[in-house]
Amino acid sequence: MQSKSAFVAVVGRPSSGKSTLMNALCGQKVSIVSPVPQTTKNTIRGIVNRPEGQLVFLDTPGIHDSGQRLNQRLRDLAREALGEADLVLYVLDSTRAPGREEQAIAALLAPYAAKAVAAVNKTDAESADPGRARAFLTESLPGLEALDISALTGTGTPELLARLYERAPEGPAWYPEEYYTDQEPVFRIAEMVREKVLLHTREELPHAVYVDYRDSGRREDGALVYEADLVVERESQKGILIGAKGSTIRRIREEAERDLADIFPYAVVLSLRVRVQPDWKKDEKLIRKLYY
Ligand SMILES: Nc1nc2c(ncn2[C@@H]2O[C@H](COP(=O)(O)OP(=O)(O)OP(=O)(O)O)[C@@H](O)[C@H]2O)c(=O)[nH]1
Ligand SMILES: [Mg+2]
Repeated sequence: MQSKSAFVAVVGRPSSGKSTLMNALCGQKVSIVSPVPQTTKNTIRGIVNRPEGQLVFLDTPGIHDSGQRLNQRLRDLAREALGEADLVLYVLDSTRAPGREEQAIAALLAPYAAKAVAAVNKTDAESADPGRARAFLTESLPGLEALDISALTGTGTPELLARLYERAPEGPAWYPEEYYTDQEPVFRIAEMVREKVLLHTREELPHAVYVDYRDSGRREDGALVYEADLVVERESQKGILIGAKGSTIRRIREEAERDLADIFPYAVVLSLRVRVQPDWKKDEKLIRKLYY
């Protein structure tokens, strides 16, 4: 029997739970998660290997309805993934009313409806209204298969994965079986640091920080020492990131090191500095380098 093989683009609004869902399906923390919309800034690949074949998930940045250059770039990434993919997994947040932004996404997805499945997510939440999300789907993408899930608790995710396997075409595996992501260690470390920056500075510094990798090397005891600058746009943001007596940046470092210990078979020791680079977000070349 031939093996199943599919690229599955995971798309939806910012914060709908795409990365949480991909991590649940892969059984690993492949993609970072935070309550801040537009946490994901690159197309992150998560790979599921089973006897019946391989699914490669493409976790994309949330599609946000805005004309800003950065948002356009992120939207382009989602669009590219839609074109490339064999299947599309459309994630909806059942706790939020589907408004104009959701309609724009449904319109973007319409040409791909034949290869799409919808996941009505966050059904565990008190404010969840899956019926409202399903009514929206019936109206805007009639005939689309939809499953109720909670990416957070795992309810419905095995059934969703089984359906994706059923709908996957036959073909070759694109990655070795032991892979669950194709990300380089230095990228995963930078992402983990970025997740902790988002978690600890979300009110004050939404998306004002990028992680500028400097160097890494092995210590004699086998630990990986990773050096990076946390780059902010203004002098005033530096103090927020560092915190009173260095408390914020210390928490960022300690929590990232702790989570990285679950991912890598060696210790990761972080050496983080804060640097100001005025208006880095307006640097088109840098944005292209960071969000590819
Ligand atoms: N209650 C509940 N919360 C969830 C669920 N799935 C995700 N969340 C939360 O929703 C927030 C956003 O989750 P992410 O997985 O980062 O969402 P995303 O769609 O990847 O967001 P972007 O990368 O910003 O587009 C986080 O606080 C998650 O913990 C769920 O099934 N139930
Ligand atoms: Mg995400």
